[in-house]
Amino acid sequence: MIINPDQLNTNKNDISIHKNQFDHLASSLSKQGIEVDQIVAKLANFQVAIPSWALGAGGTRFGRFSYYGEPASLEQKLEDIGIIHALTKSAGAVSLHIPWDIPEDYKAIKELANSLDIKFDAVNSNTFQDQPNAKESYKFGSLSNTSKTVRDQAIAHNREVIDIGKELGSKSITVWLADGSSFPGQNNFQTALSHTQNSLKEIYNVLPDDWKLFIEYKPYEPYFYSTVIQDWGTSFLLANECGEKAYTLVDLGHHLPNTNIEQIVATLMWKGKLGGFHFNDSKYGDDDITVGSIKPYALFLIFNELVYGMNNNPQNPELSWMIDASHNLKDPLEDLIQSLEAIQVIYAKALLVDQHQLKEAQKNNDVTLCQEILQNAYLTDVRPLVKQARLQQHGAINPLKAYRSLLVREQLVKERGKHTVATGL
Ligand code: AOS
Ligand code: ZN
Ligand code: ZN
Repeated sequence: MIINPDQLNTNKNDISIHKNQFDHLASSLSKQGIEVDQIVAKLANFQVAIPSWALGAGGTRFGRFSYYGEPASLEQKLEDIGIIHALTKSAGAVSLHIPWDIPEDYKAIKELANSLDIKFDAVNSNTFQDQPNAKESYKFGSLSNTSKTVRDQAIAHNREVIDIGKELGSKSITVWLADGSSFPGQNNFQTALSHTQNSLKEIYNVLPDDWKLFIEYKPYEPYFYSTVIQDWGTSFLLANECGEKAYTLVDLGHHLPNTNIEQIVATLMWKGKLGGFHFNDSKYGDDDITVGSIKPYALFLIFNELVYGMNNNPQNPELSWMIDASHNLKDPLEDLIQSLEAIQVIYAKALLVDQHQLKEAQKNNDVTLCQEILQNAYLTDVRPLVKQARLQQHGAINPLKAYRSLLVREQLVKERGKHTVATGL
């Protein structure tokens, strides 16, 4: 199923209300000296990759309830992203997971992606599961394993993932290392870290010059006592050890409760070492639920630092943005549309922060004013700006409404059948 702009009938009904709301907001923001056109242009440029594993239903360790009409092939996954992108104009990239989504025909996949205006963002390796016919097992770790033979297999896999990415035009690889231990004494921390460092260096050594290596961290899970790359500091030191093309990747769900994520973002950008970002939201752990559904203000504070960093830290490269979510209850495509909307809305709010005024207030230690500046931006209803950015690119004013009115899921079920299953977690 492919959506063309002329199918967006909902826009015809929504346009006059939108125009009123946009004009009203634009005129009020302009009076405050805000360049509305620039904000809308920034929103239009902001593209977030969709991971190839997030288009089917996600599961928990207690079970998985599949969703009807799931994409059964990589081609169908790209079609799904094409649908979301046609509606939201903000999902113009895919992040592939290897080996779940190895293309069979590279040329055809690239042509399909191109026709849907989708780029290939970071490729992701998988050494957290044993693959059928694998010689060695990752039960006791991969890049950190005590056995060199196992480590070599994991290094070879990551190198193969880079080769696949090269064929597709990706420019980065994300390593999320599940390695860790579930019981005190099981691992020698220093040995595990040193093995990991050496393994990452071997992967880094074959990285093309114009590529980046993203090192993701996570405090626990799948193991419960320790994780080898447990926090940003460990990721940062490994990235530094590898070299200038290696960066830390922040996943919002990979922090212990109440961690000040915005401060981590600021520190990494100041050092030019924040490379990638995984969006999701959580209440307890790595819940991977819809962006902005639980802690939108925390996300705003994070975006405020991201915007500051993008304006003030030329030493930090452009970031790779991705939604890392899992959909246990909702239609995955609806959930992704909601996440994209939340990201755009919060980004727009952060763009409203008067950085100059905030700096002055900080200099004067005017704590009250500092808070006011942030709250004023956060409490502004910026949805008309986000809608305007979509409309300018011939997307849907209200993507979720358009998705439902076009009966997308019903159509997908008709085309694919009810009980198809997507590869993924
Ligand atoms: C795992 O918790 C991480 O968030 C990964 O980024 C990702 O979900 C995984 O690599 C999926 O394969
Ligand atoms: Zn992640
Ligand atoms: Zn995660």
